[in-house]
Amino acid sequence: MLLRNATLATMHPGTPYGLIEGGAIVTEGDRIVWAGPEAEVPVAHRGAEALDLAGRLVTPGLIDSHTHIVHGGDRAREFEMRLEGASYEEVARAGGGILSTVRATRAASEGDLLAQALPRVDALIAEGVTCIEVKSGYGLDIETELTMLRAARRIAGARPVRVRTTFLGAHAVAPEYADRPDAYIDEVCLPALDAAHAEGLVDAVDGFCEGIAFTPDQVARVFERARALGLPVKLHAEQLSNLGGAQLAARYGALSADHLEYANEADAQAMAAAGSVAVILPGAFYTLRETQLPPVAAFRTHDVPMALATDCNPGSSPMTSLLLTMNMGATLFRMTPEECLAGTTRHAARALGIDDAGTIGPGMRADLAIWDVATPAELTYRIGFNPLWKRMFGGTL
Ligand code: DI6
Ligand code: FE
Repeated sequence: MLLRNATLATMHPGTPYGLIEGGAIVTEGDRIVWAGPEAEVPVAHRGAEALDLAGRLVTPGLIDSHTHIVHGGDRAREFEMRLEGASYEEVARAGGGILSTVRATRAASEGDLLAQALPRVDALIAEGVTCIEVKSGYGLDIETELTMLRAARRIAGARPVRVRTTFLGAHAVAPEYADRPDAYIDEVCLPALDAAHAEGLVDAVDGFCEGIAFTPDQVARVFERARALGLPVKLHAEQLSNLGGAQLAARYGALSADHLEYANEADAQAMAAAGSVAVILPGAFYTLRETQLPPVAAFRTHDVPMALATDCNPGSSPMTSLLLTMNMGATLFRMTPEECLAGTTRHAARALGIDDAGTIGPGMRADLAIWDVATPAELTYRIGFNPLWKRMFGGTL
């Protein structure tokens, strides 16, 4: 297929957005075989079935590189209580907080979890998303962690979208292990990881390194197991305080460290040396009304690639818009529109260890978003407006 008369934001580094005006893309099966100025389309491809894009903008399909999109129930009542003045403790005593999502997730079947996730997935797809990462971490027992990952994998069969699954057994301490986090790691988290890996359900291993979750030593034990299984790691780090999570992630050559509001320059240097991506999550910052800004300038200075993701979860980021995430990255964190688009394409792919998506070029998957806009900055600039015209997934419009 020949997509012609388009503006291409290839997202190749070197020029802004890797922009090509008057561009064309040739696809064959699920791959891009050629992309460049239309005048240079090789003769062999000129007879392909052509679609005139009338000057529209084509970007790589967007990638949401950090979500908890599979989960049971919602926390809307908790949201109300907090706005009526209830404290976090009162909400927790009334059965709210992360453990209420754990209860709802355990009560749901695999089919229920899939059915509840799909409307949220559809909202992402409607904005040009072609790949999503999905974490476990609301089961906190072996069986439910596996059920979450199975439901996540089934998304790819139910919708035209690519799915990467991340094991997040070290998200919170299970209620059964309230004051025994080490026993939780030994008796639930590590066996669940082994079982999930044996079933082929794990693309990466994550943890939550925080005062309200796990210490660096506890996370390191999970990372050791990931290393033994040959699985890459990533980490929720420095969201509410600096515990050294980013440095720990860097020591394990992590694909990414995520959140990072409390990260510092030394953390940025360690991440740069390790090649880890900084996954920035403005939805959680916004929802929690945080004030500590992630060190975007340090990431820039040290060439740490920045990704942007929704963190879609029922508590701290009930968000299913990657375009709004990009706008928040710009307005809240002063990321440039080009950084925001790189953060949901090229750098998002890297945060997932994916090397055949996130840019437009030969050999890449034909996962594309076609937008009714004149310039790529418009994708980040507008608020609550979706200019997606068509989406191509695996070569199919
Ligand atoms: N960081 C967060 O902000 C969420 N998880 C995490 O690791 C909170 C999840 C929740 O409240 O359900
Ligand atoms: Fe998260």
